[in-house]
Amino acid sequence: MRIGITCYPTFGGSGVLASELGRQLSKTHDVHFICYARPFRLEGTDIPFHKVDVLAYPLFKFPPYTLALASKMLEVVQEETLDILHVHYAVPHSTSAYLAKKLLKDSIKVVTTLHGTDVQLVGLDPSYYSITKFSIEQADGVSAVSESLKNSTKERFNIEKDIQVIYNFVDPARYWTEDHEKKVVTHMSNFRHIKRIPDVIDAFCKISSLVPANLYLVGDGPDLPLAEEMVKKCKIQDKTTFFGNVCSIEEILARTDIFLLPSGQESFGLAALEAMASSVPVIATNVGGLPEFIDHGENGFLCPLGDTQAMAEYAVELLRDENYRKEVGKKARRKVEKWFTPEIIVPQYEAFYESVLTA
Ligand code: GMT
Repeated sequence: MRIGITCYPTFGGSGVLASELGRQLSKTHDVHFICYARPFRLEGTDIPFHKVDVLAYPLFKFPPYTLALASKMLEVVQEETLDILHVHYAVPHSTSAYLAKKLLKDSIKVVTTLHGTDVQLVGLDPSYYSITKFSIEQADGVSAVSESLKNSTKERFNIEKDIQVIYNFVDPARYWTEDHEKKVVTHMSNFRHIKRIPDVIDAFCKISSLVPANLYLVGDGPDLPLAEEMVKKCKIQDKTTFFGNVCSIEEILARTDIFLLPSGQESFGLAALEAMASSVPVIATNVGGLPEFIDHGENGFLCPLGDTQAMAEYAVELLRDENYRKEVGKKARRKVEKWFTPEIIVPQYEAFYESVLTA
């Protein structure tokens, strides 16, 4: 197959997933990325990338990226004779793909993958709602990264169309564990409000008052200054390391004992899956798609939203008993190996493309 993929190329789950999918598909298919920058996770590959240039013009207070992307899609589909355009994140990628399809007189198929914030946050805003609903309905195939996201999308957008659930995946071969002296609690995200950074710090303070531990904060985003302020206020500067955005999270996870993900919403939770692949027990909130792969008390722990006391208690129990922590970590890794590898998930995307092409 000849596949065009569009995603946000920056740090963030949807871009990571799209890039890893592209890498896997490129082993047997002709894959082209169409984005405003080369996705960072494509580094080291020769997968073709087509840059979307947006004309800056004094009249444009907001340059029309959606139109520039649609034009680039049209050009790449024609030049590379693509069969399918697979867009990740509905806003505005599914709308650009719809425009490109119409310009091509319906001679291309469009698949849209919903990742969460596109339909649960941005797409629900009145300024985007109708166009997002329309673009989802017009796609030839729509997938969502969890049952939870599928159900909430259908309900909130009143969509009749079938939505296929295809979970996130990671390549377990890329993740390992390393012996390390200090006990490390890690959180990784884009530090947006939805990630509830104050809960991370609050839970860690409770943990470190009972067990000597260090906090690794990985990522960057709007709530980073808040995190820095809280770390000072709680006097845990000497225990905390701010890493910023990193390309190789594997090395940090290899030295991690517990992964905290207290999100207010998480359509899947790719960061948690990466931690589990590194045999790290995850303590997360019982929201969105997280209960679809974290089995509470077995391979991780799920807590009510905002319950930092429960999070800390589970963490302390694990940190005080290394055998127990390792046992939960092993089960976490096994869960990933059984259900969330490229060998299991990528064929689901391929079958989905086939079904769309032959419909
Ligand atoms: O988590 C983020 O804020 C990044 C976001 C994105 O759109 O890049 O991630 C979303 O997509 C990931 C890949 O499918 C999911 O694993 C994340 O759970 C989802 N984030 C949220 O739902 C908040």
